[in-house]
Amino acid sequence: MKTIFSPRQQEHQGQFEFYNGAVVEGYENTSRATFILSRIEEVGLGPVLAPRPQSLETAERIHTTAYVDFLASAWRLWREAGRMGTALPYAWPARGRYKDVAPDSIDALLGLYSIDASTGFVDGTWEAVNASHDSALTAADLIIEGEQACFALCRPPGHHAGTDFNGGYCFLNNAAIAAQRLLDAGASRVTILDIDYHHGNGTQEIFYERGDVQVISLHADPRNDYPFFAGYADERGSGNGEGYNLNIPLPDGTDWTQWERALEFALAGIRQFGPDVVIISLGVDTFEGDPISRFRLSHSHFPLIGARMAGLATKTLFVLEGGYAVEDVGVNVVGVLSGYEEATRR
Ligand code: SP5
Ligand code: ZN
Repeated sequence: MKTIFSPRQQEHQGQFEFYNGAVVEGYENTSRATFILSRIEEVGLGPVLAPRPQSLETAERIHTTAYVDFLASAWRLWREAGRMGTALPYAWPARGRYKDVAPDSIDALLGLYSIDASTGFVDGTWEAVNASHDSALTAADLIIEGEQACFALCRPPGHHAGTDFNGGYCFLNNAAIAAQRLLDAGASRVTILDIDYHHGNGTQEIFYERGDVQVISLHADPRNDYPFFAGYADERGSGNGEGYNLNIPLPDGTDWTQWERALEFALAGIRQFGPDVVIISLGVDTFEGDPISRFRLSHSHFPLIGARMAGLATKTLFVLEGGYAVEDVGVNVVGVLSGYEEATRR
């Protein structure tokens, strides 16, 4: 399987976030990608290719132009205001009771276009976000050109980013943008199956009223964990999208037996929808050793996940999302991908 990745994605580094009431180093760091790359080489998964440069046209069909412009200029505005460190918001327009203005202050813009204070900008963030997006689109193009499966090693990740907001370490929604590219190239239906520990609230919001993209997410019950305000089972889509959004929230401590049962339910939904391509939002923060999560999957379960994906017998695009037990992220991500490859060859 081919992997798409650019070293420019590593220019997003040294950021800080809030965690348990303190400012800490960002969990979403460069070593995540480094461990994945070395594991790919170790097991001989296949070549790692640089993305082709991509225009932002498809991204601007998923996100608003104003939001994309904000992402591209946030760090410059922060520096022009005389700041250093990590650009993070501290004030938000809560629940629609505030004016929907486009303010000039960088502090107001950071709040307007975000849902949390864990998604900071540093020098190089936009370059990395843009390159991560290029990797997702290039992987989608390879699928369009005939590959059966491909891996977009996206960091920064994407599934918490919505139409006009960042959050959860995500800026552009790489999987959503890849789905749009596949549809534009002639696919009639695309499924995004999100197996990250956290609910993919951005992906859900983007496609909530659309019937051409089925969105299924297995995740920690939002009563207990981030993103808290979306991901409940009664969120099923609306308008043309009614019935095309499926959330499967799972309790604290979920183990392989429970998780696999939920996966089977998701796979039945995909078979019924009959997509041309399945995009896997691939987070491995379901791992028992993950520092910010509370599920109990172990190393040996990740290849089994890949084998299940192969069983769908559709074209499959893997897009990286979360996973923070950095030394294990490589083994677990590549475990899914080699599990897929081995099951396809059988
Ligand atoms: C892509 C992705 O996986 N994003 C995850 C973003 C999660 N951000 C919130 C982390 C806060 C964890 N707090 C847990 C407190 C346990 N004591
Ligand atoms: Zn996650």
